[in-house]
Amino acid sequence: MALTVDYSLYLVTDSTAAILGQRDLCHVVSESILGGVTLVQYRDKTADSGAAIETAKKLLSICSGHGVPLLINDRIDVALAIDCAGVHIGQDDMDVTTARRLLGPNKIIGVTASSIEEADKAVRDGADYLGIGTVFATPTKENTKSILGVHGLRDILSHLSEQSKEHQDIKTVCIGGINASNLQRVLYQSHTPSKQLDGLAIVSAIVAAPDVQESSKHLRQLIREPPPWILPAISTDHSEWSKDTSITALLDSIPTAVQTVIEKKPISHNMTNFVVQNFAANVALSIGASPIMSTNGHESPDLAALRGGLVINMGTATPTSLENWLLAVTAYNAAGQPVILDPVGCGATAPRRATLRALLAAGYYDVIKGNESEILTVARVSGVAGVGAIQQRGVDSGNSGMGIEQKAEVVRRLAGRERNVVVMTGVVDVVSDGVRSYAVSGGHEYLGMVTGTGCSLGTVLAAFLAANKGRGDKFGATVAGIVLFGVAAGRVGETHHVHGPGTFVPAFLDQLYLASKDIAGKDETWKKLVE
Ligand code: 3NM
Ligand code: MG
Repeated sequence: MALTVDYSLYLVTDSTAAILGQRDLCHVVSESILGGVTLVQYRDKTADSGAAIETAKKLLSICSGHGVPLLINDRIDVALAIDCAGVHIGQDDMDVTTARRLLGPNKIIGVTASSIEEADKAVRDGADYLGIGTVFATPTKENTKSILGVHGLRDILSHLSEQSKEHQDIKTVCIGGINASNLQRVLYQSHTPSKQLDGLAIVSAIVAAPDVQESSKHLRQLIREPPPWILPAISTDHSEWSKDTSITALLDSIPTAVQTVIEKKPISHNMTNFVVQNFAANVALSIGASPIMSTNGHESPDLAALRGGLVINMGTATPTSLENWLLAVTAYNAAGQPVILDPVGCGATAPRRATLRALLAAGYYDVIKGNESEILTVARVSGVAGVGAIQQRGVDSGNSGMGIEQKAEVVRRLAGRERNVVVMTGVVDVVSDGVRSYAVSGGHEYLGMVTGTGCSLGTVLAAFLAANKGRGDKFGATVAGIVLFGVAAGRVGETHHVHGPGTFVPAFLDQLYLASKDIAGKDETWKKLVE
């Protein structure tokens, strides 16, 4: 029997000047173990056998002293010489079958896998664990084969979970650019219902850290904690959910969600396009929120500390927009404050598609909101399987191309993949958290004739998610924001002084203001809009 290993915080060493610098490797490893590292791999691509064995012996004595297993990268000879727990081998190293014959059945053999094919082969060859990577591009290892992103990583885990018991049972870690700022998102978004990572393999975020022990301790704590954006009532297990009871509970929670915005006056931080700045700010004020229209990413850590919500709206992007958005999403993710992504026109041009890809790779978005074509583009970029097929099936079903069922399917799959809430706006808005999906009607024909109305729904959602964070239902808060928006627009039709899109605008602001008070109070006529 190979020994049982805790893979959770897996240190991979590096002895190069760029990472280790002048520090002593043994000291670094010993500090990292004191900080919480659970498994160590000695990786040195240049040392001669004599020097490698000498260092490996010292590391083995440190690791054994703390009950932490030591693996050797690539060098089966070194592992045999010092009789440590096992090896990690890359695709260009010795094949697994030969390594197993040399090492025997009880040693750990880990294998690097960058694709489903490599993962399958490693399982068939009898590997004990997979090192899946490269997750993010990293200066630590150049010429890596492919950057998987969190989505590629998830695809491999999901594939393994659907194969034989050997595939399902193999341990997995991921590697490449993992650090304190992305580790929780990697664990959260790569999670599939039946297969999750057993750990994270890390080089520079430990070895090159100013304080190795502190840094390891921090990483270990982040691995143990749920990510800050998870709201208490959102369970990772939706099996208890039943449609009948939930829609009632959902509808019943809406007045409080609206009232909470009025009471808390949350900040709605808009990094939005210059066409809608003024209108979006007025929409925020009308529902009782407090708008900040800052496009300077360097302000984001301070703004996130004010416990508001952020909306990143991709319209009218400039060449410097992306860097500011990345600063902002990083700051809000770190603070656990909600981020809404409005991928305006994301399929229209190559730079926008590239920007969307970069945004999805860099951060977690609590809500992604867009129209039909935008959400379809996001679903494709995110790698949702079968988007084309779903779209195809929808061609018969109406003017917009897709029927409500098809829309709901895309929205549900995307939300399940991103582990967030997705809203597809249209005559009827479709919203899902990956399990529950609802259609929300309401609205007004002039909404489509006035600029900024779609964008300012993002403004509303940032406020709703921020204010209701403590109440624990991201999905309910999103539906509440959509309902308020639709009710207000619908009520404009009942006012007599609206003659066209121009007079619609002030009437809509009035109705946002009035409807939010009414919904928070006794009015329940809006309930028929959700199904
Ligand atoms: N293997 P850092 S990436 C050793 O993709 C190694 O197989 C990789 O270093 C792979 O944690 C990598 O500093 C380096 O990004 C990871
Ligand atoms: Mg190798």
